[in-house]
Amino acid sequence: MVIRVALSGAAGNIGYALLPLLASGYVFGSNAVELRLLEIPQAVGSLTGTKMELMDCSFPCLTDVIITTDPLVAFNNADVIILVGGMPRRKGMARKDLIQANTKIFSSMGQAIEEVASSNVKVLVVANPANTNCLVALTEATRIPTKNFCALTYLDHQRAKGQIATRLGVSTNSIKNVTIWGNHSETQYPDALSGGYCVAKDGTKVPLSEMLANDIDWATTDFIYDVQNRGKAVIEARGLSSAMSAAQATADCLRTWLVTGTKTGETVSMAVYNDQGYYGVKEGIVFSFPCECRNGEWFVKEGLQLSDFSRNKLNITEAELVEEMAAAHELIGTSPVKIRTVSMSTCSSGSSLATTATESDMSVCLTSRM
Ligand code: NAX
Repeated sequence: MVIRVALSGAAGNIGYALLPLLASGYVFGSNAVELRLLEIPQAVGSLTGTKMELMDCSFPCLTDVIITTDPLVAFNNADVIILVGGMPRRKGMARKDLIQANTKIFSSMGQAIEEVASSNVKVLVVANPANTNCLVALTEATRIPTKNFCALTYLDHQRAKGQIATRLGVSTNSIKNVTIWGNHSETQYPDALSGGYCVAKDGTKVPLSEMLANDIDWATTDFIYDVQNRGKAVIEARGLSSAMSAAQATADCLRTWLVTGTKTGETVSMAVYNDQGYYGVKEGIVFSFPCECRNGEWFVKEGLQLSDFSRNKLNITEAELVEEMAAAHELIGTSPVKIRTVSMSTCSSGSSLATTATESDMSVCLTSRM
């Protein structure tokens, strides 16, 4: 069984850092992987060099590398599609113009997914504006369950963990269940306090609301600002946008979602289609929530108690996403966007990616479920 993985924007910075993680088995374990690299014509030359490098790495699981400028070729029967390619924000470009330029791209990506992808394809959108690009793609791909899409806020999640760990002088991995709520933008709400905890050396779970009780000002001001603006800080320091960390987060998001699942009681942040009005958030937008993953599916963790402060932050990021949806709607028509009301099961028919193993024995399989 070969897992067919399509990656758009493969010649870009994130693409270059992500390809070894996809080809080496980091994400898909020992399963055979075929890579379809989608790019615009101007980038095909450099992608040819990347293909040579992939061959020279001699990855045991990599069966083939296909370069194409045609989404119908890249997505044909694809099991996993990672959408990293898009129109970057240029100096002086208004956010609305960025949304409209990308709406055109993601509308055609969604149409190609609709036409040729596996009915159980899983789609992860990385390119910005990630939530709304994801919404546009899933709106066009009506044949594919909305549960098979998500947009990347895993990087923001990791950034939040890193900031808290540094503040508390503990290891990043001991910080659990922080949440990025809302948009992958500066309105996102990085939330340490609603469900976050730290695993102490003796295994005790200590709520972050206790550990940060004397540092609430930081947790509700600088922490939030620093996570929201971490991408900018990286650009200022490096002269280039986040690539290594974005690629790692993309790989970890896929691995958690499709292969290992989350550990019992743990959540990760994923921007998913809100067809249930989770936490009172408007239906029909792609919104980042705390999610558990099992059997190749995500589930929004419900029941976290939100303070008035948190509720206000959710409202701000929700309002931005509603605006983005309206801007996208001007281009793709129907009112207000063709809202997808049914989040069909990922496992209804055909072949699907399913988790078969624990983290220590990682393997993905393509199972037939008739
Ligand atoms: P690059 O500009 O290095 O690469 C983008 C690649 O996409 C280019 O090679 C370009 O030729 C290609 N491309 C453009 N239009 C395309 C199309 N229609 N079909 C196929 N390929 C196309 O950007 P990079 O640094 O790799 O970032 C990629 C995207 O990720 C950007 O939109 C960026 O804003 C976004 N990010 C999202 C993050 C997230 O957490 N969701 C974090 C990192 C990053 O900022």
